[in-house]
Amino acid sequence: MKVVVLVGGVGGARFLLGLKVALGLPAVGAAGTTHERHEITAVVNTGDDIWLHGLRVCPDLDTCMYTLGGGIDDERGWGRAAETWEVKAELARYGTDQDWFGLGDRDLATHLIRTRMLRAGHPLSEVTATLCDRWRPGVRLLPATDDRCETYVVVSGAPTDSSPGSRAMHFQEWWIRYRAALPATEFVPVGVPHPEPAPGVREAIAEADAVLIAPSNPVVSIGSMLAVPGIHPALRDAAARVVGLSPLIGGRAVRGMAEACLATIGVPCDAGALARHYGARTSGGILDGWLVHTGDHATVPGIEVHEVPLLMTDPVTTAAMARAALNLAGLSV
Ligand code: FO1
Repeated sequence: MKVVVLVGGVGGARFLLGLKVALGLPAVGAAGTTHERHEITAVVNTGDDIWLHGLRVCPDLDTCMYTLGGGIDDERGWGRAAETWEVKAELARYGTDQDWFGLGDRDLATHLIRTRMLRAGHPLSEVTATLCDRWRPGVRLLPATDDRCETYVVVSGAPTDSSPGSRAMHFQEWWIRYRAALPATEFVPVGVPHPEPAPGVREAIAEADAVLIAPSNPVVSIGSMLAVPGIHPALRDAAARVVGLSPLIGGRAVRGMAEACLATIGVPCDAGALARHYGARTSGGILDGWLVHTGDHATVPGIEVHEVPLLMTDPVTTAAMARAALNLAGLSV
């Protein structure tokens, strides 16, 4: 069975843990046998990627790789377990202006390897495969695109000492330094004018038996991937059913500051409104099915909506929602 999942950061990585369990694979690490009956391909958001201190940092790819490979810090949900911050502290002592970013010493090795390979001309998809040779996440991690296409946030407001006034900043700065508290008027992709889906992305979607949209940030994770030309059409034309899982429970975002992101694009923080935003495949959107949390009733023309518990408290609970999504996609697991 070939399952393709569009994922972002922490929420997406946790969903992948449950999907592996639902398919009889170990949550962490790769299955022992090489003949496993199932193949999971995660198409991962690269809009959060950033150049910092001359190094290329790919937060969502690393969060998925560490989470599925057993290296993640469970409490933060990002970065490495048993991390230290000596280099970060030294950089601050030099007075660098990027000390708002949590650059861990162990994490730094990943950025060094990635940057060296990129500088040698290897595309991000090849770099990711090489890093996964070590981490063995048990799923194929594909960047949405090998091209630079970073999410920038346009913030408004008069400049004050705590707010920069109206300007564009990298998503990571808005998210981490300003905790998404600055009113954002727009999210814009910055980088290559016409980014291409990474090699294998379109083929994986075309050959999938099921395509899932993980409960990730619908704007800066899923939305950023849908903005890569070629990905939305690939979903629209997929032979498989496309099923999404709501990241909104009871009108609130479970993780992160997705509510601020939805407000910026004018989508109500509601599971039904989000499904309408993604759209039914029968009317040019991407969804055939949509899982909402028990009690969050939603009826969306053209989309089959099921209610299941969607709080990802642990891999077993997450496996149940992944199983429900696969069933709604027409697969029995
Ligand atoms: N998130 C934070 O809230 N603070 C940080 O300092 C931070 C550093 C960081 C470093 C590496 C990495 O892979 C992720 C990191 N994140 C941090 C998480 C990251 O900003 C978000 O998870 C994604 O960009 C949004 O999904």
